[in-house]
Amino acid sequence: IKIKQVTLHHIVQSLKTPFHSSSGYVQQRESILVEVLDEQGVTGWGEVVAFSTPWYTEETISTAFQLLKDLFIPLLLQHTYKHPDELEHVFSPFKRNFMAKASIQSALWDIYAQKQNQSLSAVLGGVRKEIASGVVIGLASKSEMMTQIQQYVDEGYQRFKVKISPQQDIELIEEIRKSFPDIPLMADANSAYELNDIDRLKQLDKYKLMMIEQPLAADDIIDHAKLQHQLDTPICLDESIVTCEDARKAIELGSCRVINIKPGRVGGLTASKKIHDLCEKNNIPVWCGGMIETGISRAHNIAIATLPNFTIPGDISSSSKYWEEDIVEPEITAVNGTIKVPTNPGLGYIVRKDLIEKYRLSKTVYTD
Ligand code: OSB
Ligand code: MG
Repeated sequence: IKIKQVTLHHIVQSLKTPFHSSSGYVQQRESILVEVLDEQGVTGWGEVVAFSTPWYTEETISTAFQLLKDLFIPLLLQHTYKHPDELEHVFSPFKRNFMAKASIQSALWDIYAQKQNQSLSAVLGGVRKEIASGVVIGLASKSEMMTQIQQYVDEGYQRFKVKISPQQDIELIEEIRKSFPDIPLMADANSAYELNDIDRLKQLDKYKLMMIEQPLAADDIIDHAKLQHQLDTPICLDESIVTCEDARKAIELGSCRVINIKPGRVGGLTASKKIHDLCEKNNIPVWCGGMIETGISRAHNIAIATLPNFTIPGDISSSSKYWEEDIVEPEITAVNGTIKVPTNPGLGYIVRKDLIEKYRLSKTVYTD
């Protein structure tokens, strides 16, 4: 594969309703869509899933844009590739900035799969024809959250994740369990607690939560290990797992019993697969997280979630949960809590350039 041209589409879309977590909220969702064209005219798509401000990771849309322009796109254009894995090596001299790196790598995976005439799922080693779909309920008033859960239960979602914070946790879970005693339920704290809060967190043990996601600091695995040793509820790490080495160390320390893999957070599908394989060897189930993203990332997420150790329904829900109109077709929809995995080559969805234009703030083209 030799890349001829890269186009960055900077877009912004309004969410149907603002999304709140303990550490930040999103209403206007900026994204950078990465369109990569190879010498033979094959186009691949990727997306920068960083947010506008550094509330979830230190990367932002602007830092990613800058590095793509000054560093990662020029590097991409310098080499030829037999396989997208080779990009890891090209980018590895440069630290972190995984969301920027992932956006390019994802597009290269799309091109690679098309050239093999296979679906993204197939080239990644996927084993599922459909994936189980979970949904996330953002922080809101207790009654609003209850209403949303009811709606998502009715829609057939297979797993329910509620955002919690020290201001709204035990009473919320208590109330949910009263109305929904048996739903597959988990809570995501987005780092809102400290080890000092251990007694409070232990109170959650009686609600049969599937797991509690990232209760402690975003860069911690030590305190999480201490907490996990005293907690019955499995801990799932999200923010803390940025590299495969992070995952190895967290597993070794016993910092978690589950890992959330987001391709953007870890630098792309190659790293996602590596972390998946490591977790599989260590009996740590994984699931695919979400970043309130467009259909382009959703398509990548669906593909990675077909790997065998993605045994827990992830945060991949219908596009219509966030968007009036998504930029891919057919629209990505969970029916009875499952999403069909496309079988056509590459991403398996058609990217709607008319809609990209509609939401576009700027377009920048780079050629070799
Ligand atoms: O912590 O998993 C998270 C959204 C933005 C940033 C971080 C997280 C989330 C979500 C929602 O939980 C994921 C989604 O529905 O796309
Ligand atoms: Mg999370």
